Amino acid sequence: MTGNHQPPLMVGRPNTGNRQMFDRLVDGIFERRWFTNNGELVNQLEARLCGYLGVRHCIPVCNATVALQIVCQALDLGGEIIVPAFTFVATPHSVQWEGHTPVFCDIEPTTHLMDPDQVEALITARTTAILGVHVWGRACHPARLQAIADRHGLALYFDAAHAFGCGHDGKMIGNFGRCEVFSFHATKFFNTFEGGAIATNDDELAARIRLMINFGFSNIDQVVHLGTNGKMSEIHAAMGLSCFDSLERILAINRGHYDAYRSNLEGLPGVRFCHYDDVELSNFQYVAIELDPAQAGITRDELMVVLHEHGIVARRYFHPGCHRMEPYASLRRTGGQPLPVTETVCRNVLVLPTGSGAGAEDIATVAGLIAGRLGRATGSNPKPAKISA
Ligand code: T4K
Repeated sequence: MTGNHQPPLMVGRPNTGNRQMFDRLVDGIFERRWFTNNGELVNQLEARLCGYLGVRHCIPVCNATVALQIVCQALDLGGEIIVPAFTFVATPHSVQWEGHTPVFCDIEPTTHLMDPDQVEALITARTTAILGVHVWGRACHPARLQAIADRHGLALYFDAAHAFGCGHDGKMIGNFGRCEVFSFHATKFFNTFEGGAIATNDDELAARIRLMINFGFSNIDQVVHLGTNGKMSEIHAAMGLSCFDSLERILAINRGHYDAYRSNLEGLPGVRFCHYDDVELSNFQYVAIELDPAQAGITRDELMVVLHEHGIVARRYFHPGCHRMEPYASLRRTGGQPLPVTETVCRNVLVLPTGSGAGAEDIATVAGLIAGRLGRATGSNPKPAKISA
């Protein structure tokens, strides 16, 4: 466990890369006096992103939320856009902010992904797009959603905020739909403090997005398109470049933590892991468990309080579900459908701390605490934590 003078062990502790390299890159920014607006480091970052993902364009931006708003404009969307209710609220906000209607879809119980059959049932004459979310880094049925989109003449794009470094069907996430939006927020597998990127293989769409993130300027004093400020700055790109070479190391740490949690907790009464066994390539950035209170003898919220009391900040993402947040709760935007799976999952999911900010002994402590608490609740014999400091 981290000592008394350290901040508590929490979900979302940022991963860090090569600090010396970051300092060197920041020195260069000051020497060049070029701080933002398509700078050298942003261009270097885009080249590395494209190479890593095998995608034609991966445009660095200020954050994923603004990027999703920009994509709404760039794809000329309107009317209704189908989104999952089980996602971070930025997903529907990006649609609502643009004056369109997010229509909430239910999810599958085991993957927590938007259910393609239900997507099709929600399509109306006003629907213009499907916005899939790769929750926990698992690809959100790209082929099935693409077939539905093609059948109904809709745009398909993805919120890939969780999915940098994940792969599906022989390709990296970033290559599906019209475009995909990554978040490089501090809490993500790969981070630039704040930031994100829009990946696409569509040259024409990429050109439009490049105009739109820079106020619509086509050259020094000519504005040819509606635009906003969606640019990434040089210091953010420096952070990204200094993290790039650490991706394999961070992945190995995440994988180790995930395996340790699983070997200590799986099989305890009422605990179900969101596993990645059938995922081609995962960043293992999220350790999400579901707790069935009837079997576990304790609710998710009670367990979270126990952990918080021990300085362990587990999070109940995405409680209570976007459809229960404002403005959606007041607007009752569920497409008229009940969302029973979303309701259950929002009640039972707990995300546990992981990442390079935590050591193996931290994970052993968290797992031991959960196993002990669940064992007490059910009278069963908890497995001892297998990882020692
Ligand atoms: N789509 C999806 C599916 C997303 O998950 C997100 C973001 C987006 C879109 C939008 O992407 P961006 O526009 O942000 O690029 C956090 C993040 O702020 C948010 O980016 C992320 N998803 C979401 C899942 O988590 P909160 O409200 O939980 O943030 P907060 O301040 O409570 O911090 C989360 C945890 O991380 C805490 O335990 C503290 C810890 N933390 C956080 C920061 C910033 C640190 O230890 N150090 C830090 O520097 O939303």
